[in-house]
Parts: sequence; structure tokens; C-alpha cells
Amino acid sequence: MIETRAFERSWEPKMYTLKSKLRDLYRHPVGYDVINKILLQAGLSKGLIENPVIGALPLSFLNRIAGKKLGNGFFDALLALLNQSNDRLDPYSSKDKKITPTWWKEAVFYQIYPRSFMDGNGDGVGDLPGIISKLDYLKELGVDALWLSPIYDSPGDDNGYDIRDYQKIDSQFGTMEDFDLLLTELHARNMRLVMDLVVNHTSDEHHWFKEALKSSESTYRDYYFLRKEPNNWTSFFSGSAWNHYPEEDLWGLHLFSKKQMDLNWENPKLRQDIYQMIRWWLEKGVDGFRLDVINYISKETGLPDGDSFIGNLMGFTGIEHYFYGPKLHNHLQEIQKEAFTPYQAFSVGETPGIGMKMGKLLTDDSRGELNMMFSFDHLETSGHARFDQYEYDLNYYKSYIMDWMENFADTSWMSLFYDNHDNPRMLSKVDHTHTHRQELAKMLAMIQMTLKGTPFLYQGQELGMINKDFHEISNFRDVESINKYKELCEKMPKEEAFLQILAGSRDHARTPMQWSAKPGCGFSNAVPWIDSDGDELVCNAEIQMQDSESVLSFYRDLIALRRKTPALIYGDIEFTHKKRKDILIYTRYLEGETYLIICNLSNDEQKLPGNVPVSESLEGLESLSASADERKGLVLCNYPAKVMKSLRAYEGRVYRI
Ligand code: ISL
Repeated sequence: MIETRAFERSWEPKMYTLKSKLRDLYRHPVGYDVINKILLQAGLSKGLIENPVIGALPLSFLNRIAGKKLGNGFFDALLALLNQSNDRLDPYSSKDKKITPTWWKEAVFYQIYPRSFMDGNGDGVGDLPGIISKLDYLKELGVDALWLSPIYDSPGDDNGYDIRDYQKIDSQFGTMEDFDLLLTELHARNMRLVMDLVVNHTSDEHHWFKEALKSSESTYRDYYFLRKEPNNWTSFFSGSAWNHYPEEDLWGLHLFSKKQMDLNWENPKLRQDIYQMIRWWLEKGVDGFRLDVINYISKETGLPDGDSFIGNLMGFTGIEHYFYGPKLHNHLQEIQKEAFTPYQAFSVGETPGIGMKMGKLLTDDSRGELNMMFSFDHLETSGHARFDQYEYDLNYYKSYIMDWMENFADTSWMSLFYDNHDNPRMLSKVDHTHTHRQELAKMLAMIQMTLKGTPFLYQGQELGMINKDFHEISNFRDVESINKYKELCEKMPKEEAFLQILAGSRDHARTPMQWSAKPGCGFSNAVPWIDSDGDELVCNAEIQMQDSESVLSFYRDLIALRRKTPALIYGDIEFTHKKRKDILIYTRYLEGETYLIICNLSNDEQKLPGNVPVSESLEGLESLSASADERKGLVLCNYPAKVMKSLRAYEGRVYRI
């Protein structure tokens, strides 16, 4: 057990009304996160509520701060969320809590999008034999665990997130024998496997749904939301969230594509079927799961209409009725008890819309729900959404990370990521021109590997892969991009619609992994299912493996450093120069061992602050080619040549002090 600082904040359970003071609501974990989310979406500062005058105002005053008409629906929804929860646990009262060391806190995870990783059978689509052929590459990089995006039998409407049969491997990816071999090969290398668990919805081709549609007598009818009337909820993939089935004159709920039908978690039989399926995979030896949109599984009884203000603000109508539903905690505890705990399975929840304090309620050690969660609040800066064309300011990331590192506490453990299969590449968001591609890639890596939490890399990130130069809408494959383009074209000129898709498309992260400069990127001998744009000629694993200065080599060095340095894993973290724009400075320390990390978050040269905690150890750092002693503790830097007393564009340094 490792001693850590305690977090304390008093929080009194009570009933909330329109007259409740903003600061009281802000003390409630749900109130805190929801109010922050609104401020974030509206591009307003989070400090606002902490202002004593504003904090003393009643909830109804939010109308004026948000500058828009919130309406009764909004207040009802917020008050219902606050009053509904039996979340009377104050996650911040945990004095003297300690970190329990665990493999997944020490591990570096690597996400594979199987369709785009490596094609073993030459059909243009990645597969399991392809993955097996690259395990040594991953081992050498220092990866401890893989998270595989879905490989189950699927019609492929959302690239596998629409599952037809949970216990079958999709023939595009291989066979169950291939899967078993993958697992054996991973375990033989002392690596672990985390599968994607998609249980908010199934494909409309799943036999449960087909049966459900057949008759009102079917056991499966109640496995889904099949109703005579739709409500006003909208889908994440454009349009209404309801599809009409004329055979039975019924409407079916799908928060995602028309072929992804939401499951009704109120039904105990459905839940048991799911647990059985999970146990079946755990019996096979898989080590855990990433739980797709798991915070959406509990929907408010009766599926009431969504509020239009919230719908406009968030871009999706109805979300307040399921992003943190009434039975979410019960369901998670049940999954844990029925399926995960007996196998000591690892779990990380994908939880869009969940902020820091609600995240804590989902992951606190004492809750028995999830080990970790993915929050997404760092992926766009305040006031921006994924399809906006803007440059990401890393100062926002600095404030986000300081907040989480200081307040998430040690009985919860943070996941650290920039890229995944649902987002454009972080490198491109920050630097549209890619002028400092290598340095920025390395600096982001340095931050990710030295913060307190578990890093998740996404395939290609270790090479510094960037967004793709898509030219026309036919280049895109993603159902979300295609639907959204159609929707936007009804409201604006095609060119403008295209630019939005180009800014936010998930396909930027789904092009072939760039193994080599060969046609097909060394990913496939055939024409890949989605094109690359020629970037593989300058950025690929083959070149980078031979280059000790490459982004790949830098990742390898950083991962190795993290692995052998307990201070970088379990050590405390402390930020200095918090208000200093463009510079991020923090230390990690444990049992007398201290590391100092200094990063320039901008593309301009920055003077090193004079009062860096250990300024004497920075003196005389003239040459990186000098011996270790002469370098006085400089462990890693993303620039090869001279060390100067200022920081170059996106320069990052790790010192041992
Ligand atoms: O891309 C989004 C929609 O605008 C994200 O909100 C994303 O859909 C959300 O994070 C949920 O993602 C997960 O579930 C989806 C699937 O399409 C994504 O690939 C998956 O990561 C439905 O299963």
C-alpha cells in the first residue's frame, strides 16, 4: 500500500429544488459535473460557480449565466438527476486512502482497431492472424495489454459495434481457432487481452431482435424498446432514434445506427443472458473488457421526451434520460458481481458525458463497479465540438489534467489517452500544419507516460500518425460521417458540409496502420478497405524501427522508463507554475525519488521560468551528448541537440532530480 494525500470535502445529502444555491448543487458530484459540462459546452469558465457571489445564487440563476433560455425541462432533468441518485457517498471524504497496486495501474495498453491493423489473408481487411504476426512488434514497444475493438460476428454497419452473435468471430477477422491462438500467444508473451463489450445494443440481425419482432408473445420482445409510438430522442448518427417496423407496426429504439438496437436492461433475463456470455469469454481466459457506452444502459422508465435546450446544447435530444440513468450503478454492480469478480476481470468503461466526480462514483475502489473509465472532456477545448474546425490549445489540456490529477483522488485511477477509433488524431488537432510533427508527437507521449494513470495508446499513435488528406465524401467509410454529411447538406453548401466532416470524421483514425512504404502501407497486399493518403511514404514502422530518433523509438524509451520507475506510476504528482501559460511543469515523487517534467505547450520558444523547483540542476546543461553526470539528471528530451535555457517548440524534458 502506498500512502497518498487525502481529499476531503463536505457534502450533505438533501433534496434539491430550484431554490437550492448553486454552490450546494456544485457540491453534489452530479451537480458539479453537469454544471461544468454546461459551462464547457457554452465556452464559459469553470471558475464561475466558485465565485462566492455567484455560488450564493439560486439554481434558477443558471438561466442568466448560460445566456440562453433553459426552460423547465432542463431544471426538471437536473433536479431529477440530483435527487434520484442514492449516490450519497461522498467520494472526497476518503481520508488516508491508499493506492492499491494492481497490474492494470502499471500496464501500458494498446488499442487495436482490427479492421485496420494488419491483414493476414490478403483481402484488404485486417484480421486476427494479422494481429498475431505483429505481437513481437507490440512486445518490443513495451505494451502490456491489448484492447481489441469488436471482432464478433456482425453485419458491419458500424464496423463491428453492431453485434449479430456475441460468441462467434466475424469471418472477416478469422475463426475461433485464430482467436484462441491469439490469446495463447499473448499470454505466452506475458501480455493481456481486453475485449470490447458492446451490451448497450445489438445488431438488428441478432437472433434476439429477430425473435422480438416476430410476436408480442416472444420472450425477446422485452429485450428491446419496441413501442407503438416513438419519442423525440435523436440518434448519435443523425435523425430520429427510432426505426419503424411495419410488420408489427412498432417503433424500435436505436441510439446509434438503424441497425444497432438498444437493449432493455430492466429485463432480468436479458441481464442473465449477457452475464452468461461474459463468463463464457472469461472462461476462455480473456483478461477483461472495455465496456462500450456503458453509462447509457439504464434508461429512465417510460422513456420521456428529451428537453430541447439540452438537446441543442449537447447535439442529441433525450440524453439526460440515459447518460446517467437511475439503475446505472445497480447494473454495474451486478455485472461486477455476476461476471467480473469471480474471474478478477479488468474493466474500463467508455462513458461519454461523464465528468470527474460522476466518474469517481463509477470507479471508486469501494463501489465495486468499474476499475477505470474513459472521460472525453479533454478531447475538445471549451466551447468546441468534434466537427468544428479549430486548433486545439494545449493550455486547455493543462487545466483539465491539473484538475483531474489533483481531484480524482487515489481510490480511483485515471485512464490517459489522446487517440482512439472515434476521433481525429490529437497531433492534427493541435498542429494543423504538422510543422512540428515529431516534436509534438514525442512531447505528448512524454506527458502521457509520466502523468499519474494508465496510458492507452491507439494504433499508429506510436508512429506519430496524423489526420488523412481526404478529398471527397466517397473517401469516407464511417456510417456517422456519411449520415452526418447528408444531414449537413440539407442545411449548408456541400463544400462547407465536407469541411465539417473532414474536421471531425472518425475515419482519420481508421485508415491502415502504416507498417511500410509499400502499396497498401504494408498492411495488406490487396487494396485496403479504406485508403491511406501517401503519408506512409514518410511515416511508417519500418523506417522508424531503424531510427533511434524516431517517434517510435521515443515511445519505446518512455515506456521502458515508466516500467522501471515506480515514482512515475504510483508516485505523487505536483504541479508548479500553474498559471504560467504555454508551460507545463510537474514533479512525480515516491520514496525519495523525484522526476521533473517540463514541457512547452506552444510552437513558440519559451523562456524557462527562473524559479523551476530545482533550477540548479538545470544549470550547465549544454549538450545531450555529454555523459549522464554532466547532463545532471536529464533523462529524456524530444530534441536531439543542445539543451538551452529556453524551451523550443513543443520541447519536453524529463529530469531525475
Ligand atoms: O462518435 C460518437 C458519436 O458522435 C461518439 O459519441 C461515440 O459514438 C461514442 O463515444 C460511443 O462510441 C462507442 O459506441 C458506438 C460506436 O460507434 C463507437 O465506435 C464506440 O466507440 C456505438 O457502439
